[in-house]
Amino acid sequence: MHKAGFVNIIGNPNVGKSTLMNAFVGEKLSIITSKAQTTRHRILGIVNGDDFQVILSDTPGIIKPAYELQSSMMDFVKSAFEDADVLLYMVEIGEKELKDELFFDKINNSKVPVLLLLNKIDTSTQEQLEEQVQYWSEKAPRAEIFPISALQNFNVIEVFNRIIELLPESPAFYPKDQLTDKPERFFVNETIREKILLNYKKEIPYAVEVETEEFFEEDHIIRMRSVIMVERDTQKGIIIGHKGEALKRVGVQAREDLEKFFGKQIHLELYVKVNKNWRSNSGQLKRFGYNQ
Ligand code: GDP
Ligand code: K
Ligand code: MG
Repeated sequence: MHKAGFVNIIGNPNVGKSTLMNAFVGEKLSIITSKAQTTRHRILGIVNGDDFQVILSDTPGIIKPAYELQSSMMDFVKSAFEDADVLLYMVEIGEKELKDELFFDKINNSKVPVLLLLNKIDTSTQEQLEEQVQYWSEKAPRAEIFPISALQNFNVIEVFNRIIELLPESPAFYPKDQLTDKPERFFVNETIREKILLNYKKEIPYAVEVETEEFFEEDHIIRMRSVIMVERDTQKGIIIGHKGEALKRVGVQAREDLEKFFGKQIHLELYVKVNKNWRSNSGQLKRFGYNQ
């Protein structure tokens, strides 16, 4: 018997969704940082076994739409209820205030099985853990609760085994040797964006989009050129930095990760372009793959 299906991971920003997905997939497919809104796209990670295929999507966090980009992220979150065979709702230890009661009603009334993952238990005491398990079992009576540490790989395999049990009998949806449905350029873009998130303060990373314009693979080297788009000239100056040093640092860090990921030498050319209002222009959003 072969099982296959779709598993959506949802939860507030920074609870550890991407960390969990990467623990499942075993590859650094989804970028992980300590900042919220790192994951803007819906990413598929695929875990294959002889008799199963689990297709995971790591959705953006549950946030209130404040401008257009956030509102198209919310569409992903809403659709997470519609196309999943199993829903993973992740909260972190200490997180109690429900930001959206309506959302919780939806979880409790959903026909899809829900596993409530109480993450980051490596940071909690036994008492705190017991108290939180109690709290969530009252709040989400339909969900099965799993205390986990995505970072330290604690109870992750138990969650995975439960997912397999819950999946329907089905042939594979994707070829078994395929790890993800995203093109290689997507990883280049996301890797660069991760380094921007790590290297600049405050609003800069959120004003940035990255597009990889060239990707040529040769025998021993991959040559790529990517553009970092910002909204204002001042932001361009900050990204580049004094004598170009800030941008150079981003390039070096991104290249290190990309060489590990692709297993080849990388030549990465980075440049910065001002593209006003990419964030609020929905035509631009479509071009970058949101609203799809
Ligand atoms: P996402 O926004 O929900 O995708 O969260 P990320 O996976 O990007 O993780 C946000 C931050 O939480 C990162 O700094 C992770 O290293 C950290 N984190 C994730 N899981 C755990 C965990 O189990 N324990 C601890 N202590 N930190 C974690
Ligand atoms: K994050
Ligand atoms: Mg994430």
